[in-house]
Amino acid sequence: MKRLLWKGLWIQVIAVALSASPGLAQSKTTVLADADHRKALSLDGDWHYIVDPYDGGLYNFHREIRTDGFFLNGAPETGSSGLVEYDFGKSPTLKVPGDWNTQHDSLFYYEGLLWYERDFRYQPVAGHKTFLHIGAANYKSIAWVNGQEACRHEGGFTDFDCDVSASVHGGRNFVVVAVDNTRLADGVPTLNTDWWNYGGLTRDVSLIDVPAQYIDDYDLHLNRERTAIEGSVHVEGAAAGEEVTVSLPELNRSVSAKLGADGRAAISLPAAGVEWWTPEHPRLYNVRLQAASDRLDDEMGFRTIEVRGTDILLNGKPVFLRGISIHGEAPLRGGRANSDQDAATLLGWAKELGCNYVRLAHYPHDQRMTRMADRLGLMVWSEIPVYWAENFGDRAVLAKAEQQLQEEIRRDRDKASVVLWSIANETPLTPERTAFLKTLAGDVHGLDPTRLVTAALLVRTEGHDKYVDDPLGAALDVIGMNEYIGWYEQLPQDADTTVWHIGYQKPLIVSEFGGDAKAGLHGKPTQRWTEEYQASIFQHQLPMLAKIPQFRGLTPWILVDFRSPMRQLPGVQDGYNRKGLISNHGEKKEAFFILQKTYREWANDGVSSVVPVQPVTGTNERTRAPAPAQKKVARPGE
Ligand code: GCB
Repeated sequence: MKRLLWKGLWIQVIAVALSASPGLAQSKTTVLADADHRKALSLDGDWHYIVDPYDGGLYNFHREIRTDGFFLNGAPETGSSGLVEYDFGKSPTLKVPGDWNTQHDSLFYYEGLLWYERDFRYQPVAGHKTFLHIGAANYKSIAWVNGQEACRHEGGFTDFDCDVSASVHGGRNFVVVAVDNTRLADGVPTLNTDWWNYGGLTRDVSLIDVPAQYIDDYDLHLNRERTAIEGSVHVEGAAAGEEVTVSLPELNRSVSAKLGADGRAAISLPAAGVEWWTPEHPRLYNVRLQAASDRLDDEMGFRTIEVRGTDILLNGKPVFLRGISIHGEAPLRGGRANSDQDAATLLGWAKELGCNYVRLAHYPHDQRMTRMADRLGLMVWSEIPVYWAENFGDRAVLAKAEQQLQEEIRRDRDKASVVLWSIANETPLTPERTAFLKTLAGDVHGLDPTRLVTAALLVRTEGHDKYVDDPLGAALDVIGMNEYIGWYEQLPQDADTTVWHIGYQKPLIVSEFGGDAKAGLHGKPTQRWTEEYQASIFQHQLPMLAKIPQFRGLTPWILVDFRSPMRQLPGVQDGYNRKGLISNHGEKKEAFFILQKTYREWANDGVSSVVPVQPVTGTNERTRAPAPAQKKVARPGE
């Protein structure tokens, strides 16, 4: 069914029928590395759309695939050629990029199939290839150019590129994309999530022109010893023995290497004089790649990230990750985040909070976020939407998760900011799930051994004792853990007497904690939904966490209130998860300032100096090793 080829070849996408029909064969897509720096014709703007809740544009009345479906972009006025019961030209328009839910009231709750169409003028370059680049289409999509099917894709948060060279021609062309956001039990994510199921072409769409031999994938990183920039470049369509050159023009340094039979060349470039990327000094270099007539420029930072005992080391030095969780939802205007302005607002607030790190929950975000994190000096936890109760026993679901993981890593492995790949969030403890996730952890280590693998685990509670002993932890480099003392369980002050038992001598990142507050609602710290109650959670949580010996970072839940169909309380939630430190209208809540103050202190002094060092009460249940004494976590650059 599906082959994952780790090293730069085509991604064979599993069979994707838009609806339940098994009749549509599989199709291939790829991910062009550094696509956002390629020469492209933007197809953003107004697209005609047709809402098709019964899939009538795709199937006939006996549910067979139509040969004369909407993808032909038929013209009703020609009459004699047959009955045409649709007309894109006379249909309304939607903005691309953009979710459909927030563009028309009638589409707010829509889940199903929707057809997009737009015309474009194009002049293909002789001998070149043309790719249709789709930044994200939630959740399944099929694309046709001039009536010919180009590709199918499943997964709503990853970029993909399909080769449309055979269907584009000079002059006027049209592209039709059918997008279906029906939630599926065997989808990734599955049926229920605590976020809005925004449908549509939610990110940029463009046509990318590449020469016949083109660089489709590369992996360039600082080696562990920090002596060389190493990795490889893959050139599609090139013969063994052909040359690839990688250069850093600012340092006047370059290296050439020959392609092997697999189309890949190993690269090693001395790193002397390269300034390491850090949050305080997020130095990026222009990196130029050249192969035959293809030339690609990227902007890259160089750093190492590794684990030593319970420490996370950035460029060999212990680092503490002061973070915040962020959803891919546009601040203020709402809907999916997909613009430079969205990224600047979200990451600007994270910087204002004092962060050196963000968790991009719960799926790969728009590439602008990781590009901007590179520039702003924010380390990133990047995640695939393996969320809650997936069908872990189903191999097809595993294949979908692996595909998304591969697409995410391939797009973002040129970003110094990304330090952690997260494979799951709050998944139930069953043997099938653990086997599934261990496979994903192995995939990450195979695909990208230069970064760390993590997952947000659940906690086991016995009275005031809390245990992090999920067997998946054995396969992770960094333990992520979500807990909601004071919100889903107990009271905020119960944090003061909680005893933590972390079953692993590995770095621990507290990937979520928090509680809802309606901005502007004030009351006693004991009164739920008030800013004071939320603040009280933070006041009790932060000292508690700082006492955990393995504590090396945190991303409280969450930066901004976000839409969720699970959150129904009138007058308070009104369809929003209110755990934001900032409301969806941009109002900062009290907890924002508490966390900001704490982060300022921690940034200046290290974690332990702001929290009285107490005897460590937690024991390591798994190994029974003595808990290490609380120590100062060095500031980056110290
Ligand atoms: C969680 C989930 C997150 C939810 C959050 C909440 O544990 O990981 O997606 O939004 O809790 O608010 O309940």
